[in-house]
Amino acid sequence: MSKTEKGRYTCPFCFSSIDLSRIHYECTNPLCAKTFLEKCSEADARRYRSELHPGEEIDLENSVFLGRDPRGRDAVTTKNHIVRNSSDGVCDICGRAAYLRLCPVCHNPIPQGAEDSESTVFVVLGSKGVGKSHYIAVLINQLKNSFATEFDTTLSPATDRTTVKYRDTYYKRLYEERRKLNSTPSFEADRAARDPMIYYLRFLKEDHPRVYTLAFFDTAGEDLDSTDKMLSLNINAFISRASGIVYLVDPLQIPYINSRIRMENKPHTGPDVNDKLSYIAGIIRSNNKLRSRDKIDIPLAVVLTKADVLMKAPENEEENKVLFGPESSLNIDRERGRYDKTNFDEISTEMQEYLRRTVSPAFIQTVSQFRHHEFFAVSALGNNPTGSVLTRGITPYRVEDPFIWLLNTCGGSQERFK
Ligand SMILES: Nc1nc2c(ncn2[C@@H]2O[C@H](COP(=O)(O)OP(=O)(O)OP(=O)(O)O)[C@@H](O)[C@H]2O)c(=O)[nH]1
Ligand SMILES: [Mg+2]
Ligand SMILES: [Zn+2]
Ligand SMILES: [Zn+2]
Repeated sequence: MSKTEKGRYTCPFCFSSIDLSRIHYECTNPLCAKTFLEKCSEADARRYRSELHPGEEIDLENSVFLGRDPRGRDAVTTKNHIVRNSSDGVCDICGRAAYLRLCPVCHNPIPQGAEDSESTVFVVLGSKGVGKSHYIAVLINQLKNSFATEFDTTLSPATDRTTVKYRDTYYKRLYEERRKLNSTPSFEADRAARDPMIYYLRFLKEDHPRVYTLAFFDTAGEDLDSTDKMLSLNINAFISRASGIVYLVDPLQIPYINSRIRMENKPHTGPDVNDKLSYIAGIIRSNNKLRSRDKIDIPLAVVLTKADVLMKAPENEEENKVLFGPESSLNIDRERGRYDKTNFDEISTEMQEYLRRTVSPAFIQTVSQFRHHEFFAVSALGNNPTGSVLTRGITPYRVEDPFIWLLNTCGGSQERFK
């Protein structure tokens, strides 16, 4: 959970720490924006009047957040009046209560009950091509469908932008056109890519129904592979304030595995997975002012992706060293509808040993800098695509495991799913 002090809230869109008594509001009274634009001072008129959309207010803060010029053609405008100077949410134009609360920095919504709801921000990290985008796309679809049935939850998008982004960037291509996703553009090239997808996950069954705010950031591996870009794009702040980190590792990019495995379409080996994680740990240490001996409190799920390619019959002795046989704990199903700690711990132990052997003992050392960590193996697609069309369909394997673990661990309670 975001460790919010009383009266403060961490905005999952811009990561600002907000004083809840100094936020902005949106008044839905249809006359207020027009009245404001007619009555306001010269200075405000220059700031907020839109020539392209007469009668609508220019949303300065949101335009800047999205990297758009507030004076330009693509500035964000709104039919609703934005109240910037109220401490109690009363509209300065019509005098009625305005219920839509906005983050004063980026003007994204602050959900109902933000004070007591637990906002859980997951950041998915990993080098270029490890499978981040496919993983997020498939995980969200699973959370909406099989996970929702299993745990009696609903998943609803927090904003229209989330709905549109998920549908247009992920769902349509993957589930309707049945094609692989493209590599994610650098944040630099596409400011809108910085916009996380935010969902409310509601648990319906419990005595105290709970709502989590989930923010999914799909970073571009390209940005993470460059120190300069990480700094300039403020990715450091995203990472340091996350409630949980999912660090994806592509087995095919690990040299030891890559040189032994036999398959079609084998990708090139990638940058050292230990270097990358050490670097991430270093960022968190310096941003959160930890000493070198302190453990990092953000839970870390280390997740092997593309597990489908590791679960076949070996063709020779060398290949046998890097595959998971029928005796692997991955073949044991987790118990449905609850947090199956035994199953996860068993898999975690096996994956840890596997990565110690195939990557390095130093990598396991780096992982243990995180107080709470667990190892997983997943497959988003369930098979290895040979072309850009997914002719073998999408049959996800264990994608929700890290998420179930994180939700339990971030929540600080093992009771959540019982
Ligand atoms: N076998 C197998 N291959 C996968 C799976 N998921 C992704 N891939 C392959 O990995 C490639 C890269 O996946 P992406 O999800 O785009 O990787 P990414 O980490 O988002 O990459 P960047 O956006 O460039 O950082 C895909 O084009 C697929 O070929 C999987 O579950 N199984
Ligand atoms: Mg991507
Ligand atoms: Zn914000
Ligand atoms: Zn009003």
